[in-house]
Amino acid sequence: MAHAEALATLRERLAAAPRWCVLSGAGMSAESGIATFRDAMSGLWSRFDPMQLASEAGFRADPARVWDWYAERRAGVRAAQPNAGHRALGAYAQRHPGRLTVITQNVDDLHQRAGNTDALRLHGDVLGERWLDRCRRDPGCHPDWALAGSPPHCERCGNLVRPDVVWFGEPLPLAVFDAAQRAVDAAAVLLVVGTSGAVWPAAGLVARAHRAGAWVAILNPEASEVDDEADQCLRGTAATLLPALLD
Ligand code: BJW
Repeated sequence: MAHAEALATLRERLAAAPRWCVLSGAGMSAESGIATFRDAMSGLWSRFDPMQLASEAGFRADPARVWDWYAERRAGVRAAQPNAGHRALGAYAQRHPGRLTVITQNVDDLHQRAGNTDALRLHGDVLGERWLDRCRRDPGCHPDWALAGSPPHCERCGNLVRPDVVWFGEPLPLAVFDAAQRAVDAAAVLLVVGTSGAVWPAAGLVARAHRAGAWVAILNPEASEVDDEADQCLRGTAATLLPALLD
């Protein structure tokens, strides 16, 4: 099917869908200037070993290095603006309350700032912080006890502050993942935007949606690991395809 025809067909499916979902990944924010994880040329993983940096073991082994990597990324997120793809989804949600559920693997806040305030964040929030360990003292570490540093730490027991994200080997927030599963089960269409589909259990939502009867469309300039689960693959970027589908 020609590209224009495929776009037109998908537009019609979305217009007819009582409920539908987006599953977004790092490519969603690439045109806002935030680096993806695995893209060969510019991906974060080409300069860093993810298992070293995005894991509890990596943080414990070199807290300052991991904290500084996240501090750099937080500054990038704060400086970034939602792109035309985020804005198209946000504007759609304002026009059609209750029809679209955005499920994102991204730890930035660009969907929220574009108007999808209830986007489901599977991998946490890079701008958030929490204690690494349960405090060994009673009544537990208090935010006021965090001394600045790299990373900040508890002045009483030395506990470290960590970013509030989901690292490899950690469970996804259960209530958020449950809500995401329910949303794809009820969806007539799932748009999979800007993800390699390499990381689980998020990637499993694509096959789950397909099994539950959703029309699955992948929006990505490159092939992904979940293309086989899709009914159609549109090659293009988030900031060009989403406005073409929704505006
Ligand atoms: C564009 C574009 C443009 C570019 N427009 N597109 C089953 C099988 C095998 C392994 C596992 C399994 N189940 C679990 C695992 C282990 C592991 C895993 O998946 N490993 C894989 C590497 C194989 N999963 C986990 O560890 C998860 N936890 C878990 O399973 O816990 C079990 C447990 C249960 C109970 C108790 C204890 C444990 C946790 C996964 C957490 C992932 N965390 C990260 C880091 C978050 C913090 C941070 O940001 O630093 O999340 S990893 C990283 O990958 C990040 C992302 O959200 C995630 C997904 O990446 P994404 O978004 O797909 O980005 P890329 O870069 O891969 O792709 C970008 C795409 O965009 C490309 O396709 C481009 O073409 C495209 N693109 N420009 C549109 N303009």
